[in-house]
Amino acid sequence: MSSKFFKELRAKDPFYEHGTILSSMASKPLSIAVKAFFEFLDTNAGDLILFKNIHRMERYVVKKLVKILGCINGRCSGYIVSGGSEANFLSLWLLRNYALKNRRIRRPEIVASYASHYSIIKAANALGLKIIYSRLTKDYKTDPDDVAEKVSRNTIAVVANVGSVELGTVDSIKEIAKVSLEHNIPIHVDAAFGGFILSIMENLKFKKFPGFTCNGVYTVTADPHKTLFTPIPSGGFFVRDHKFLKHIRFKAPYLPGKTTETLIGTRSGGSIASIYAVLKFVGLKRLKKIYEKCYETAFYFYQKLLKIGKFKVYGILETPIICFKPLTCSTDALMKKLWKKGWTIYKCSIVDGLRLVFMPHVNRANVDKFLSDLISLVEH
Ligand code: 0PR
Repeated sequence: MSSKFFKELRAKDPFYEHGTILSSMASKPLSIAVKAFFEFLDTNAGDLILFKNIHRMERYVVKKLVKILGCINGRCSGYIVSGGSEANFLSLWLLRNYALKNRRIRRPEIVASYASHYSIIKAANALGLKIIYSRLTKDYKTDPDDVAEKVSRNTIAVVANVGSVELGTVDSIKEIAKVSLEHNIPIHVDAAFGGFILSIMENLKFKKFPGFTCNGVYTVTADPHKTLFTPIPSGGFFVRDHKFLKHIRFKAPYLPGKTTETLIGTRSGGSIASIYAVLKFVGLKRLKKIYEKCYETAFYFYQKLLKIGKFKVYGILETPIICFKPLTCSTDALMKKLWKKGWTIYKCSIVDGLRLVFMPHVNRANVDKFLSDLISLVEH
């Protein structure tokens, strides 16, 4: 089979670099990450005896990533998993087992907001956790006062968002931690999108994500295949202390490694190698520059929308995601027309609006083209 065959097959779907994909948290992976991925394509991180070097690389990248996420005592740990859904699942699984072991709980519950990603709902369903929904503030963030009302002796975790999937909002982790520490309840932070961005941007004017510096934070999801620009699949599951991993440790008796602490057995060594490549050869300074560009483009779009005066923009710009609603026509009608013009844009569900994710492939030129289509559509 010729490579032309596959090239043509691939070309039936859009490419990020065309700039028309506006609602995706994934982007074109960095070339060094692709090279490393390709080189380690046949390696299995689930076999740490066969692929000792991948095992060492995973320990290296996890150590670096937890440091980025605020771990200062060297006790944090974790794994590179398939994505945010798996990392959220592992986190809630661990926190449920930890609570069941240490407290008398009859019906385990989590407190989460309507801004949570659906993977939290799936994990709760699989793990037999009742979801108690907490209110959102007028800025669409988890309301810490309401969390205080909703936690009970059955709560095994409070779920917070850093870069919520629809609006990109960032919960006040410190305020939520005040509540959770008072009741001795761990926080799981779904920072699949915002974790690395906000941690790496910390010296700039953007709000810092306190991550593991905050005592109440036990587990964090932060995904390399979203914001470290590595190939899919690449999710990050991180814990504040390696000792907690025993709550999801199972025997793998026939393997020389003897135990496993992930959901999946066979894991991509290529994913680990690609993160290694980004950390070693791209570095935080260049990542910061990429994020700055994403914010700049998002801010440019945000200001243009306000200036046009025909849109409601939800929330403030905390991570490079903007959700807006047309004031002169229905959101559905506008979305359909935008699709007809070749734009891939999705709706929000918690508010009436369309959602744009400013990944590196969404540049100023694409935004200008999009704005011109948008203006023509709301005016006619
Ligand atoms: N948590 C948050 C906050 C997320 O935004 C996502 C995915 C997840 C968890 C789950 O991560 P995985 O998809 O890696 O399991 N957010 C994106 C979304 O649902 C995923 C995505 C990316 C969807 C690119 C479409 C797309 O083209 O929008």
